[in-house]
Amino acid sequence: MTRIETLVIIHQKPRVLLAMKKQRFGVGHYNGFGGGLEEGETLQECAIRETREEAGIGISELKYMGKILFKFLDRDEQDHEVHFYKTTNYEGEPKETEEMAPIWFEQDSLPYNEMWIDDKYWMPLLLEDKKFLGEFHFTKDGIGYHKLNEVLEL
Ligand code: 6OG
Repeated sequence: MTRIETLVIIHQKPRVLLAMKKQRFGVGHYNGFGGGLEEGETLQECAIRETREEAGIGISELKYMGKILFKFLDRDEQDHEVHFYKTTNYEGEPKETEEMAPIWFEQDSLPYNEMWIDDKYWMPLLLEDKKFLGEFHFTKDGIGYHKLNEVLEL
């Protein structure tokens, strides 16, 4: 079984809004907003709903930036197919919720050592408006295999 998820990065050059994940999958990592696709909703609707739930802000004009399949070879964790979006537009003030604590970072000093180890591969592409497709295999020692290609169309 594959879990379909969204991930939204709010990018207002030169700053990037990330948030510390306080519970569930990815706890202790800074990440964008997002989560699992629910029945009957589109990927964009999921991205918008999750961002409202996690940061209390409304987003619009999302750009679809990429798709990555994550496999966890040494863990009892289903595959995650993550769909990446970015936007510059949001309404309201990002606020801390039960799930996440948002914070702005300069794009040249992102806290990569407190983020998922795959982020340093795809984040630079996303910040440069480049679209991507990829696959990462995690083992207990880190990333065992990865491919990541820039693409013109998704
Ligand atoms: P919930 O399952 O808590 O949402 N996600 C990942 N994000 C990064 N940066 N790297 C990964 O590599 C990820 N795998 C999943 C998708 C989980 C959130 O975490 C993202 C979702 O936004 C393994 O609802």
